Amino acid sequence: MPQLCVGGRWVGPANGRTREIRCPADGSHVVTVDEAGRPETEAAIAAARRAFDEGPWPHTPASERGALLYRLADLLVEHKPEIARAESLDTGKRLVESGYDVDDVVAVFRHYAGLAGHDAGRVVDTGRADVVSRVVHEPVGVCGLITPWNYPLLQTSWKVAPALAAGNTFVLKPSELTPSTAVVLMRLLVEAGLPAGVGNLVLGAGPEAGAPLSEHPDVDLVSFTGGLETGKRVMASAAATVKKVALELGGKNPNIVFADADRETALDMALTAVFLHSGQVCSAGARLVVEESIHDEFVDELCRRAGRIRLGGPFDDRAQAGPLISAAHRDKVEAYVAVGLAEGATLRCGGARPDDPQLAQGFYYLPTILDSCEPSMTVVRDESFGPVLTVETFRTEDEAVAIANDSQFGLAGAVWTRDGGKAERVTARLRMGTVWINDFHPYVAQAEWGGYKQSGVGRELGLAGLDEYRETKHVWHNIDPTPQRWFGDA
Ligand code: TXE
Repeated sequence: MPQLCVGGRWVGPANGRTREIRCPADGSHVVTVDEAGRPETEAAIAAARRAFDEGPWPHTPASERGALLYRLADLLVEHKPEIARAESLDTGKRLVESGYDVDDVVAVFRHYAGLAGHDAGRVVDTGRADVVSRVVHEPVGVCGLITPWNYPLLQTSWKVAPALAAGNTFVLKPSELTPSTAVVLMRLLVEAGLPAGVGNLVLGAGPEAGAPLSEHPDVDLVSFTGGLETGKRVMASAAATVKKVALELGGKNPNIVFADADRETALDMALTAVFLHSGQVCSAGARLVVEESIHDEFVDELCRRAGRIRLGGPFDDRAQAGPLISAAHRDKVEAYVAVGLAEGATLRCGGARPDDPQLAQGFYYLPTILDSCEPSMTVVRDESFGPVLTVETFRTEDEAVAIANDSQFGLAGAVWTRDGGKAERVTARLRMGTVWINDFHPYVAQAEWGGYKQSGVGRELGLAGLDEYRETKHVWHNIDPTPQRWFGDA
């Protein structure tokens, strides 16, 4: 069955091109999918444009849009095992983690289902009897949604759910590395009753299938999650037609540990912060910023625990972390470690591929800790997006804040201390979209997610997440039009 969805029809590419998806855990063949190019994406944009301009979706009552999203959430629950399996095969992540991801996806769709009818607008008191003035929210139009490979369905839900809740139409282009769950999502959207053309799916490479979404004049909004350099390209090309732009471009997130922190929890969570999903998390705590007086003991113990993390494939019940997404990505992570060592970092553990022959066909890399790092080092500044922790030390609260903020990114960070006042003081000074105090990673659909600085533009989730997908219009209705006579009598 063809896997591109354009205007309500499942189609293949005109030139018959396909792509083989292989599991990063062992290189096994997962699925062969259709590969769209520019013509297919342009056809999908035209379908989304028609569905928006001719309706009825943008004018469908908000309660009906919400009801569709609730139906979709129920279908996702019903199909959870199949979806989790597909996500694990594409990404190589542990099946249990894919299951958590599906739970999160369901929560996101239910959250936006509830928001669909939220805040229809307000009446403005002009103080005049001859005018009715109101502010209303309307959908933006056609949304180009471009998603990455680390949390394929979850990142997609963060875009599709608010886009639909607000009454938009969309063209979705998932990462070419992880297309499977996007196909399932489209099938379930159709089953839930989404009208033809409201949701369109193209699979394929960024420059061919993705780029038209930021270039084409018929797209009103482009929402992109991915790497910094691609994000800059998307933003620059979207500028030509002044599209609304939402970007989530990752981070290099500091995990600040003061000497008075709860040692055991801080240690445990420092590992989770950076090694969860082998570091392929936009909010990964890849910079440990630790108080000098506890540095030696804390880092020794971290290295001991990192060395015990068991690597393995999605269906290995004893595995604690999986492979990297591709050979090219592992090459990139290795290159960052090499640069870090050349710049003066000390290798404390990892720094190599595992020698277990059972892992030889996958793109595994050992949990790695680089000590004696400085904020100016490339391995500290850039997002390696792998299982690589850099360690920097500080002596004072001011120094901790200065080191943590010394970054082009500002997505997330954490502060560990038992001193509530210190936690709040530091939090207030961190230039990041999310700050955890004595925790790392949790997020809820009800709270905004987004980055300061080069981590992004706009907000996902929460109430503001819906606003990213709405235009706001002030309607001034003069209900007693009479001549103003600015220039005297006619
Ligand atoms: O991302 P790309 P890549 C970071 C991470 C990683 C780096 C590169 O540091 O090492 O990005 O990863 C589509 N026009 N993150 O190369 O290229 C592409 O097809 C339109 C952080 O995989 O940014 C895919 O669908 N689209 C991040 C999506 O962009 C284009 C998660 C992301 O791919 C395009 C993933 C173009 N010209 C990687 N070129 C996070 N924020 O969580 C590519 N794409």
